[in-house]
Amino acid sequence: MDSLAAAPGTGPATSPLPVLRAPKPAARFEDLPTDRAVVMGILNCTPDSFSDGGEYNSLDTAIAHGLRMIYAGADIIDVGGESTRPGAPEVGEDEEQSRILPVIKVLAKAGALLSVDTRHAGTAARALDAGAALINDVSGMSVEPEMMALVASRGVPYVLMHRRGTAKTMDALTEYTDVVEDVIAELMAVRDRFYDAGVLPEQIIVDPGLGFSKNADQNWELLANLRRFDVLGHRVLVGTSRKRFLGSLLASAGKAAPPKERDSATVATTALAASMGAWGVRVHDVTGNLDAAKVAARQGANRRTPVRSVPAGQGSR
Ligand code: PMM
Repeated sequence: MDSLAAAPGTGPATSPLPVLRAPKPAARFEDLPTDRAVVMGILNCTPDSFSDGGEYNSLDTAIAHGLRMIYAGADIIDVGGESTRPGAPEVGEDEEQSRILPVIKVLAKAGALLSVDTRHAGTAARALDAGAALINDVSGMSVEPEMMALVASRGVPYVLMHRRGTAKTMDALTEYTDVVEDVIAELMAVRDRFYDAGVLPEQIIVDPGLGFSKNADQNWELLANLRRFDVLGHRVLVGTSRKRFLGSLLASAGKAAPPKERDSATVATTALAASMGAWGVRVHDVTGNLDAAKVAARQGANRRTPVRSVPAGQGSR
Protein backbone atom coordinates (compact mmCIF):
# COMPACT_ATOMS: atom_id res chain seq x y z
CA MET A 1 0.00 0.00 0.00
CA ASP A 2 1.58 3.27 -1.09
CA SER A 3 -1.24 5.69 -0.67
CA LEU A 4 -4.03 6.27 1.71
CA ALA A 5 -7.25 7.91 0.71
CA ALA A 6 -9.73 9.59 3.00
CA ALA A 7 -7.96 9.36 6.34
CA PRO A 8 -9.96 11.92 8.33
CA GLY A 9 -7.96 15.03 9.07
CA THR A 10 -5.03 14.00 6.93
CA GLY A 11 -5.65 15.74 3.62
CA PRO A 12 -7.77 15.51 0.53
CA ALA A 13 -9.34 12.13 -0.07
CA THR A 14 -7.78 11.82 -3.50
CA SER A 15 -4.14 12.50 -2.72
CA PRO A 16 -1.71 10.07 -1.15
CA LEU A 17 -0.49 11.10 2.26
CA PRO A 18 2.88 12.84 2.03
CA VAL A 19 3.85 10.96 5.16
CA LEU A 20 3.64 7.73 3.21
CA ARG A 21 5.49 9.09 0.18
CA ALA A 22 8.55 10.18 2.12
CA PRO A 23 9.52 7.62 4.73
CA LYS A 24 10.54 9.12 8.06
CA PRO A 25 13.33 7.71 10.20
CA ALA A 26 11.81 5.32 12.71
CA ALA A 27 11.27 6.57 16.22
CA ARG A 28 13.46 4.72 18.70
CA PHE A 29 12.54 3.11 21.99
CA GLU A 30 15.57 4.80 23.60
CA ASP A 31 14.12 8.19 22.70
CA LEU A 32 10.81 7.72 24.51
CA PRO A 33 10.04 10.43 27.05
CA THR A 34 11.29 9.76 30.56
CA ASP A 35 9.67 12.75 32.27
CA ARG A 36 6.12 11.34 32.10
CA ALA A 37 4.34 8.04 31.55
CA VAL A 38 4.56 6.78 27.99
CA VAL A 39 1.26 6.51 26.09
CA MET A 40 0.76 3.39 24.01
CA GLY A 41 -2.18 3.72 21.61
CA ILE A 42 -4.19 0.56 20.93
CA LEU A 43 -4.74 -0.54 17.34
CA ASN A 44 -6.81 -3.72 17.28
CA CYS A 45 -6.97 -5.05 13.72
CA THR A 46 -9.63 -7.57 14.69
CA PRO A 47 -13.26 -8.09 13.77
CA ASP A 48 -14.24 -8.94 17.35
CA SER A 49 -12.45 -6.78 19.93
CA PHE A 50 -14.64 -5.99 22.96
CA SER A 51 -13.66 -2.36 23.17
CA ASP A 52 -13.62 -1.06 19.63
CA GLY A 53 -15.81 -3.71 18.05
CA GLY A 54 -13.98 -4.42 14.80
CA GLU A 55 -13.77 -0.81 13.65
CA TYR A 56 -10.22 -1.13 12.37
CA ASN A 57 -10.26 -4.44 10.57
CA SER A 58 -9.69 -3.10 7.08
CA LEU A 59 -6.26 -1.91 6.03
CA ASP A 60 -7.38 1.65 5.36
CA THR A 61 -9.33 2.12 8.58
CA ALA A 62 -6.52 0.58 10.64
CA ILE A 63 -3.85 2.78 9.10
CA ALA A 64 -6.00 5.89 9.36
CA HIS A 65 -6.63 5.21 13.03
CA GLY A 66 -2.93 4.57 13.67
CA LEU A 67 -2.02 7.87 12.02
CA ARG A 68 -4.70 9.65 14.00
CA MET A 69 -3.20 8.34 17.24
CA ILE A 70 0.30 9.39 16.14
CA TYR A 71 -0.94 12.90 15.42
CA ALA A 72 -2.67 12.90 18.82
CA GLY A 73 0.72 12.30 20.42
CA ALA A 74 0.88 8.54 21.04
CA ASP A 75 4.42 7.47 21.87
CA ILE A 76 3.91 3.87 20.73
CA ILE A 77 1.23 2.20 18.61
CA ASP A 78 0.39 -1.34 19.73
CA VAL A 79 -0.84 -3.38 16.77
CA GLY A 80 -2.70 -6.62 17.42
CA GLY A 81 -4.53 -9.11 15.22
CA GLU A 82 -6.12 -11.42 17.77
CA SER A 83 -8.85 -10.46 20.21
CA THR A 84 -7.98 -11.11 23.84
CA ARG A 85 -11.51 -10.64 25.18
CA PRO A 86 -12.63 -13.42 27.53
CA GLY A 87 -13.80 -16.45 25.56
CA ALA A 88 -12.43 -15.16 22.24
CA PRO A 89 -11.58 -17.85 19.68
CA GLU A 90 -7.90 -18.32 18.87
CA VAL A 91 -6.69 -16.93 15.56
CA GLY A 92 -4.28 -18.82 13.29
CA GLU A 93 -0.88 -17.23 12.81
CA ASP A 94 -1.38 -16.77 9.06
CA GLU A 95 -4.61 -14.90 9.62
CA GLU A 96 -3.09 -12.86 12.44
CA GLN A 97 -0.13 -11.88 10.25
CA SER A 98 -2.27 -10.95 7.28
CA ARG A 99 -4.20 -8.57 9.53
CA ILE A 100 -1.23 -6.78 11.08
CA LEU A 101 1.87 -6.94 8.87
CA PRO A 102 0.64 -4.52 6.17
CA VAL A 103 -0.44 -2.07 8.88
CA ILE A 104 2.92 -2.30 10.65
CA LYS A 105 4.79 -1.74 7.39
CA VAL A 106 2.91 1.46 6.56
CA LEU A 107 2.98 2.93 10.07
CA ALA A 108 6.71 2.13 10.40
CA LYS A 109 7.27 4.00 7.15
CA ALA A 110 5.46 6.94 8.71
CA GLY A 111 8.05 6.91 11.50
CA ALA A 112 5.89 5.41 14.27
CA LEU A 113 7.34 3.41 17.14
CA LEU A 114 5.39 0.17 16.98
CA SER A 115 4.77 -2.76 19.24
CA VAL A 116 3.18 -6.01 18.18
CA ASP A 117 0.53 -7.49 20.46
CA THR A 118 0.91 -11.22 19.90
CA ARG A 119 1.31 -14.54 21.72
CA HIS A 120 3.14 -16.11 18.80
CA ALA A 121 6.91 -15.99 18.35
CA GLY A 122 6.49 -16.51 14.59
CA THR A 123 4.20 -13.48 14.29
CA ALA A 124 6.45 -11.43 16.56
CA ALA A 125 9.50 -12.22 14.39
CA ARG A 126 7.73 -11.19 11.20
CA ALA A 127 6.39 -8.04 12.85
CA LEU A 128 9.92 -7.06 13.93
CA ASP A 129 11.08 -7.62 10.35
CA ALA A 130 8.21 -5.40 9.16
CA GLY A 131 9.28 -2.54 11.44
CA ALA A 132 7.94 -3.19 14.95
CA ALA A 133 10.35 -2.29 17.75
CA LEU A 134 8.91 -4.14 20.71
CA ILE A 135 6.81 -7.17 21.55
CA ASN A 136 3.70 -7.06 23.74
CA ASP A 137 2.81 -10.62 24.72
CA VAL A 138 -0.41 -11.37 26.64
CA SER A 139 0.24 -15.09 26.94
CA GLY A 140 1.49 -14.56 30.48
CA MET A 141 2.32 -17.73 32.31
CA SER A 142 2.07 -19.89 29.17
CA VAL A 143 4.61 -18.00 27.04
CA GLU A 144 6.09 -19.95 24.12
CA PRO A 145 9.76 -20.98 24.67
CA GLU A 146 10.40 -19.75 21.10
CA MET A 147 9.34 -16.29 22.25
CA MET A 148 12.08 -16.28 24.88
CA ALA A 149 14.68 -17.28 22.30
CA LEU A 150 13.42 -14.58 19.92
CA VAL A 151 13.54 -11.81 22.54
CA ALA A 152 17.07 -12.90 23.50
CA SER A 153 18.35 -13.06 19.92
CA ARG A 154 16.79 -9.78 18.74
CA GLY A 155 17.52 -7.84 21.94
CA VAL A 156 14.19 -5.98 21.74
CA PRO A 157 12.03 -4.70 24.61
CA TYR A 158 9.38 -7.21 25.64
CA VAL A 159 6.18 -6.74 27.65
CA LEU A 160 5.65 -9.67 30.01
CA MET A 161 2.00 -9.45 31.02
CA HIS A 162 0.49 -11.53 33.80
CA ARG A 163 -2.25 -13.91 32.78
CA ARG A 164 -3.22 -17.39 33.88
CA GLY A 165 -4.68 -19.79 31.31
CA THR A 166 -6.05 -18.68 27.94
CA ALA A 167 -8.73 -16.26 26.79
CA LYS A 168 -11.17 -19.16 27.15
CA THR A 169 -10.15 -20.26 30.66
CA MET A 170 -8.80 -17.14 32.39
CA ASP A 171 -12.07 -15.96 33.95
CA ALA A 172 -12.18 -19.13 36.07
CA LEU A 173 -8.59 -18.72 37.30
CA THR A 174 -9.01 -15.87 39.78
CA GLU A 175 -8.14 -17.73 42.98
CA TYR A 176 -5.27 -15.89 44.73
CA THR A 177 -3.99 -15.91 48.31
CA ASP A 178 -2.86 -12.29 47.99
CA VAL A 179 -3.42 -11.06 44.46
CA VAL A 180 -0.57 -8.53 44.49
CA GLU A 181 1.99 -10.91 46.01
CA ASP A 182 0.89 -13.81 43.80
CA VAL A 183 0.95 -11.81 40.55
CA ILE A 184 4.41 -10.46 41.37
CA ALA A 185 5.70 -13.95 42.23
CA GLU A 186 4.25 -15.50 39.07
CA LEU A 187 5.71 -12.72 36.91
CA MET A 188 9.07 -13.18 38.62
CA ALA A 189 9.09 -16.91 37.87
CA VAL A 190 8.52 -16.33 34.13
CA ARG A 191 10.90 -13.39 34.11
CA ASP A 192 13.62 -15.68 35.48
CA ARG A 193 13.05 -18.07 32.58
CA PHE A 194 13.63 -15.13 30.21
CA TYR A 195 16.91 -14.45 32.04
CA ASP A 196 17.87 -18.12 31.62
CA ALA A 197 17.22 -17.74 27.88
CA GLY A 198 19.66 -14.82 27.75
CA VAL A 199 17.25 -11.85 27.94
CA LEU A 200 18.60 -8.78 29.75
CA PRO A 201 16.74 -7.10 32.64
CA GLU A 202 16.40 -3.81 30.76
CA GLN A 203 14.55 -5.54 27.92
CA ILE A 204 11.67 -6.55 30.18
CA ILE A 205 8.59 -4.46 30.89
CA VAL A 206 6.12 -6.04 33.32
CA ASP A 207 2.35 -5.63 33.26
CA PRO A 208 -0.06 -6.83 35.99
CA GLY A 209 -2.55 -7.84 33.29
CA LEU A 210 -5.69 -6.13 34.59
CA GLY A 211 -8.78 -8.05 33.51
CA PHE A 212 -6.79 -11.16 32.65
CA SER A 213 -7.61 -13.85 35.23
CA LYS A 214 -8.61 -11.11 37.69
CA ASN A 215 -12.01 -9.96 38.88
CA ALA A 216 -12.94 -6.31 39.38
CA ASP A 217 -11.86 -6.16 43.04
CA GLN A 218 -8.52 -7.73 42.16
CA ASN A 219 -7.97 -5.18 39.36
CA TRP A 220 -8.56 -2.32 41.81
CA GLU A 221 -6.24 -3.90 44.34
CA LEU A 222 -3.48 -4.30 41.78
CA LEU A 223 -3.90 -0.73 40.61
CA ALA A 224 -3.76 0.60 44.16
CA ASN A 225 -0.58 -1.37 44.81
CA LEU A 226 1.28 -0.68 41.60
CA ARG A 227 4.28 0.62 43.52
CA ARG A 228 4.88 -2.87 44.87
CA PHE A 229 5.75 -4.03 41.35
CA ASP A 230 8.91 -1.93 41.64
CA VAL A 231 10.40 -4.87 43.52
CA LEU A 232 10.78 -6.63 40.16
CA GLY A 233 13.12 -3.89 38.96
CA HIS A 234 11.49 -3.35 35.56
CA ARG A 235 9.41 -0.73 33.82
CA VAL A 236 5.70 -1.22 34.56
CA LEU A 237 3.00 -0.96 31.89
CA VAL A 238 -0.70 -0.84 32.82
CA GLY A 239 -3.78 -1.51 30.71
CA THR A 240 -7.08 -0.32 32.16
CA SER A 241 -8.54 1.19 29.01
CA ARG A 242 -12.29 0.58 28.62
CA LYS A 243 -12.07 -2.61 30.66
CA ARG A 244 -14.99 -4.41 32.30
CA PHE A 245 -14.14 -3.29 35.83
CA LEU A 246 -14.65 0.31 34.69
CA GLY A 247 -17.91 -0.68 33.00
CA SER A 248 -19.23 -2.13 36.24
CA LEU A 249 -18.00 0.83 38.29
CA LEU A 250 -19.98 3.16 36.02
CA ALA A 251 -23.04 0.92 35.71
CA SER A 252 -26.44 2.49 35.73
CA ALA A 253 -29.70 0.67 36.41
CA GLY A 254 -27.69 -2.51 36.83
CA LYS A 255 -26.25 -2.26 33.31
CA ALA A 256 -22.51 -1.91 32.73
CA ALA A 257 -21.44 1.26 30.93
CA PRO A 258 -20.60 0.41 27.30
CA PRO A 259 -16.86 0.36 26.40
CA LYS A 260 -16.89 3.73 24.64
CA GLU A 261 -18.35 5.40 27.74
CA ARG A 262 -15.39 4.29 29.85
CA ASP A 263 -12.81 6.73 28.46
CA SER A 264 -13.12 9.38 31.19
CA ALA A 265 -12.69 6.73 33.88
CA THR A 266 -9.70 5.41 31.95
CA VAL A 267 -8.14 8.87 32.02
CA ALA A 268 -8.59 8.91 35.79
CA THR A 269 -6.89 5.52 36.16
CA THR A 270 -4.03 6.75 33.97
CA ALA A 271 -3.49 9.67 36.33
CA LEU A 272 -3.48 7.22 39.26
CA ALA A 273 -1.12 4.75 37.58
CA ALA A 274 1.25 7.43 36.34
CA SER A 275 1.37 9.07 39.76
CA MET A 276 2.38 5.68 41.17
CA GLY A 277 5.33 5.52 38.84
CA ALA A 278 3.96 3.48 35.92
CA TRP A 279 6.32 3.67 32.97
CA GLY A 280 3.46 3.48 30.50
CA VAL A 281 -0.27 3.08 29.89
CA ARG A 282 -1.96 1.18 27.05
CA VAL A 283 -5.04 3.14 25.95
CA HIS A 284 -7.64 3.73 23.25
CA ASP A 285 -8.12 7.49 23.75
CA VAL A 286 -4.66 8.98 23.27
CA THR A 287 -5.52 12.66 23.80
CA GLY A 288 -7.15 12.37 27.21
CA ASN A 289 -4.64 9.89 28.57
CA LEU A 290 -1.66 11.90 27.36
CA ASP A 291 -3.08 14.88 29.25
CA ALA A 292 -3.46 12.71 32.35
CA ALA A 293 0.15 11.51 32.04
CA LYS A 294 1.29 15.14 31.87
CA VAL A 295 -0.82 16.09 34.89
CA ALA A 296 0.63 13.22 36.93
CA ALA A 297 4.18 14.11 35.88
CA ARG A 298 3.70 17.76 36.81
CA GLN A 299 2.19 16.87 40.15
CA GLY A 300 4.98 14.34 40.81
CA ALA A 301 7.62 16.98 40.07
CA ASN A 302 5.87 19.31 42.50
CA ARG A 303 5.76 16.66 45.18
CA ARG A 304 9.54 16.57 45.16
CA THR A 305 9.72 20.32 45.94
CA PRO A 306 11.06 20.58 49.49
CA VAL A 307 8.62 22.09 51.97
CA ARG A 308 9.88 25.49 53.04
CA SER A 309 10.27 25.79 56.77
CA VAL A 310 8.39 28.64 58.38
CA PRO A 311 10.57 30.97 60.43
CA ALA A 312 9.82 30.85 64.16
CA GLY A 313 7.07 33.17 65.24
CA GLN A 314 5.56 33.57 61.76
CA GLY A 315 3.83 30.22 61.40
CA SER A 316 0.66 30.73 63.41
CA ARG A 317 -2.03 33.32 63.43
N1 PMM B 1 -5.09 -5.68 27.42
C1 PMM B 1 -5.63 -6.10 26.27
C2 PMM B 1 -4.80 -6.50 25.19
N2 PMM B 1 -3.46 -6.43 25.28
N3 PMM B 1 -1.56 -5.89 26.54
C3 PMM B 1 -1.00 -5.47 27.70
N4 PMM B 1 0.34 -5.39 27.81
N5 PMM B 1 -1.75 -5.10 28.77
C4 PMM B 1 -3.11 -5.15 28.74
O1 PMM B 1 -3.74 -4.83 29.77
C5 PMM B 1 -3.73 -5.60 27.54
C6 PMM B 1 -2.90 -5.97 26.44
C7 PMM B 1 -7.11 -6.18 26.14
O2 PMM B 1 -7.65 -4.95 25.83
P1 PMM B 1 -8.16 -4.55 24.33
O3 PMM B 1 -9.04 -5.68 23.85
O4 PMM B 1 -8.89 -3.27 24.51
O5 PMM B 1 -6.96 -4.40 23.46
